[in-house]
Amino acid sequence: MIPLARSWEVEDALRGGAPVVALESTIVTHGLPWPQNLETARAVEAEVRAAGAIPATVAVLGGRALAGLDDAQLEQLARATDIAKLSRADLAARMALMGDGSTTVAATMICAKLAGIETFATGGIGGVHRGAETSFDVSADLDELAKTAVTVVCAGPKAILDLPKTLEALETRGVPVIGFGTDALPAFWSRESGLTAPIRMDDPVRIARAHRLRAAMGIEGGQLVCNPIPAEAEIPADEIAPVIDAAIAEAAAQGVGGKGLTPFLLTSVLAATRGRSLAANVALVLNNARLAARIAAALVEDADG
Ligand code: PSU
Ligand code: MN
Repeated sequence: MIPLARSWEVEDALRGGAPVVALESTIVTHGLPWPQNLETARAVEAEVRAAGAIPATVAVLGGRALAGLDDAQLEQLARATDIAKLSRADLAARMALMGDGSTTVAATMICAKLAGIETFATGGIGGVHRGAETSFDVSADLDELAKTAVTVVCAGPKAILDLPKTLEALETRGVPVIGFGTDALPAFWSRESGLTAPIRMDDPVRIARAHRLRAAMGIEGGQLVCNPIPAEAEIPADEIAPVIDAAIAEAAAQGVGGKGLTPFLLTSVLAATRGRSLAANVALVLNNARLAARIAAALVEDADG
């Protein structure tokens, strides 16, 4: 038996061949503050629906992996103050312990694949941290993209990471990095990072075709679609850079590392920029939800491979 429960709505949609978009929950528990985390989680689900797809937020509750949460479950996660952040390493162990946890990009991909969902929308992915040459801190998200056939829509890796190293690591792992409608690699709050996106596509149908062709060619793993933040919500790279540098220095001073590092940096940048980065974060996640719904619809159309 598959150790994952799909909500009735997600089950129905998948059986009927309707488009479904997976959503992660670490952004709810560790990425955004209460109550904006709940408001955003609800708004993202609504955006997926408005774009004609069914949302499937993924999390572990009471030892059960779930694809598709009801509003009470979403609120439970959003209010949780000390909940485990689950990646590939922790997912099954947490379930065996009958615990709760939110899922990162890596763990959400695993659950999405298991549930039969091929498209996933998030804000930012994990990557190679600055100083990784000594800390070895490389997110499990990158290996998951290399292994698990889910197309992930993000707004580009955050500039809290080492972006050139993150791109190299993705290339080594055979993960296609697709700039949507842009030649530039977007960097989350900023539409441009100074780096070029390795691949450009302007049409969700092409992204779906590439997903199908990878499978048909026997190439395992997923795709990373980098969708630039809407211009009106963007924070230019030179404005956000000093804030990021200060957050990284503070993490080093406090000895923060491991699983705690990404949440620490996200929280520090959010606190330092107040409403602005929060508004940017919400705008880009909604934008990614819309694009993911279009890709999911194109994948349904392109079902034969
Ligand atoms: N980067 C962001 N926003 C996020 C995350 C990363 O810009 O919310 C979250 C995602 O859940 C991602 C996880 O999968 O952090 C990566 O954590 P780590 O670096 O510990 O693998
Ligand atoms: Mn890490």
